[in-house]
Amino acid sequence: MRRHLVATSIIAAVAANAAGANPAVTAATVTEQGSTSMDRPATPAPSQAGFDLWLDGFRARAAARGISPTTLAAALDGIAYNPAVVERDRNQLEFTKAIWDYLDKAVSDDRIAAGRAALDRHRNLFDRIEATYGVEREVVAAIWGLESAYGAVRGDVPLFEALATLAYDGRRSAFFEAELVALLTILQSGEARAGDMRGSWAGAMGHTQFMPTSFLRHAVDFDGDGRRDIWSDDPADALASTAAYLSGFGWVKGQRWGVEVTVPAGFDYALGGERVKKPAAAWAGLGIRNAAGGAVAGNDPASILMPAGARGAAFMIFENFHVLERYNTADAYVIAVGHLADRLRGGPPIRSGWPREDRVLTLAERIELQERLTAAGFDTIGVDGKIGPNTIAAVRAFQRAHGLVPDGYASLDILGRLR
Ligand SMILES: [Ca+2]
Repeated sequence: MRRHLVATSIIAAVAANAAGANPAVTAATVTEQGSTSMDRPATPAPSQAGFDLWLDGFRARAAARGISPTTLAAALDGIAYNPAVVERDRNQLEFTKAIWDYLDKAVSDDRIAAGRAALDRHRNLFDRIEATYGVEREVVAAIWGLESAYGAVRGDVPLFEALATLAYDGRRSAFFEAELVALLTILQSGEARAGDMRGSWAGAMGHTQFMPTSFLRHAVDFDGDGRRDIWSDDPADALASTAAYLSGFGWVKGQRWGVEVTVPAGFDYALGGERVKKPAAAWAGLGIRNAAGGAVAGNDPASILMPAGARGAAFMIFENFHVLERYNTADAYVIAVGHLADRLRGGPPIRSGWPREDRVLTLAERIELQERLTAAGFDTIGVDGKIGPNTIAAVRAFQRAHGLVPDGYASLDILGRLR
């Protein structure tokens, strides 16, 4: 099962409304791609009594996995069903944010300035992390900046209660039960104290918001004190763990995450999206240019991503983009990390504009769009409210049939034409 770390408060849900990109996995979504909220079976209304019953069963399952009675009592005695956590889980599906609004906040002048200060303040630490793991300091700092505002906002939700509530809730039970068992395992190991077990509503912890299973697999004791401590004010273990995580998923030092490009008039938009990969030279032959108007250098496989269609910025993305997706699959998140890293390094802002006059479709509108496209003969292969490759392909076919630029961008304009 592919794991995703969960973003924190500053990462609102983001529409990954990309031409040919992933299904719209929102930033705080910790689900496997493809599963949706629509396909869950009907369940009884949640209640404290139902939660207590579920918890009894869970205690037995956790005990069978080696969690001691002492640990179970310390972690779970007295916890209650937390409806606010479930509400957050539902809201992130309902409310999505335009990528430009998200990037404005994620890569603000304040966050750039705070990141440069953090890089200065922890220069020696970043030197050692970069030398050990081969991940550029600006990339680690950018994740730190997005996940916790450089350690300032690490989350204060009691995690045993939050994860137990989400495991009981039923939308993604298996995922959250595994995370809950992992959290118990961490407590039992003695690496963390019960008081450390606070974080985001979806279970992410510490400076760079590791999920418990990711902690168990990837966290490192970088300062050598015998504990992998991602919770304390000292960010050494947390930042090294983040670099170790990216390194473990194949980060290539010296390769860029992506670079802003321009796309020529008449570009075949069917070539957009993460599924089509070509060396930069081949893209140059198709008229793709860098900001200076030249060909992008290098021979690494690359894709062309246009998160807001033909009227927004375009990026040539490389394998490191996909490594960052291991942290969070939302295109907007990955672009924000990469772009913030570039800015920390002194790079320029994104040059192209965005279709800021557009508003993103609501969940109800995304469902309506899929229903109307399918009814009009442009099959979205299912109606789940997520703008994935099949919906993008259907939008593109609709645009072609109507003489529009076939960028596959699911806009309010397209919905209006279908009505
Ligand atoms: Ca340590």
